[in-house]
Amino acid sequence: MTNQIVYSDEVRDGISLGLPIVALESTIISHGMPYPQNVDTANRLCEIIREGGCVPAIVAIANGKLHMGIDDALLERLSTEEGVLKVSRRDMPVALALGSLGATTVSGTLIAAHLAGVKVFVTGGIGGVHRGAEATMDISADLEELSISNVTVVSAGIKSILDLPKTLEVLETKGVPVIGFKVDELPAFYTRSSGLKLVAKADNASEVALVMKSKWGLGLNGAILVVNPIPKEYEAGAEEIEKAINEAICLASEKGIKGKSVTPFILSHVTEATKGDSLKANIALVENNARVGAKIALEYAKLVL
Ligand code: PSU
Ligand code: MN
Repeated sequence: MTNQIVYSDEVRDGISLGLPIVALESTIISHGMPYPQNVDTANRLCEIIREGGCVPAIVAIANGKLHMGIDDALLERLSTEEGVLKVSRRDMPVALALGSLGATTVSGTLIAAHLAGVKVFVTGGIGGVHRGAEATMDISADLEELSISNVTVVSAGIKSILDLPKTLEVLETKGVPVIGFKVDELPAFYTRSSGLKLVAKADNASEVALVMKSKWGLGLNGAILVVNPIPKEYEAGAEEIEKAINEAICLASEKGIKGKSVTPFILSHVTEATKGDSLKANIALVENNARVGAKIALEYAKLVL
């Protein structure tokens, strides 16, 4: 079973030294950002996590193995190759069995983190209920995975390409606490606010760690979603971005884009339409999440020692 997972040297050493591991997804690298910003961002995130006293583990699939931590050569392939598979739970057994090169989504990364006992995972934004899902049934596999994986996911909230209120409803149904990091409103990825009030707020990383201990201590399986708003100075251009999102959603439906291609299509359209403004914001917020994720991982490690 577990011989399908391989650990990088850095991650293996980290585990044996008892250092907290922080997982990172690879779909953001292969499908969420253009080259070379994707590879630079991945390296920067790893650096931030190391500076925070933890060990970074980018999750990806190659040569029939689920990788917990990748080397520079694999990072380069994920950043540059055409046709990297976008891997959620559905795709994982196929990608592993057939030896595909695969980038893991939030759901794929959660599976790896859960299997490896990694408690914190840093990303940009999670998938959720798409606008118009009442007709298309397009609901990200991320939500299902959040309901069963014992991992804390640090995100900048939920991007407004999605239906935010419906996504919060499903998270409630699935028993996933959504915790505002120093805020009591759901951030909307490019902007700090969405107008949607949250029921939980943490003032610091140790409060998040206490919630983790409480949830899993009770035997309640599933994730905790921390929503950490984008830093104020990068919040610019919200209106322009919203306009680009609306255009992209229309364009996607005109072009008949469906299934797992929808999210990457919208993201790349928005990046182009905003001439890179959205990309700069995306990089800033995920770096900010890495800083918070490392703090949470350290606090949790102290609690469960
Ligand atoms: N949301 C973002 N940026 C992303 C994604 C979501 O703001 O890069 C990626 C993540 O990997 C997420 C996936 O898990 O898209 C969700 O895809 P889908 O909607 O097909 O489930
Ligand atoms: Mn989908």
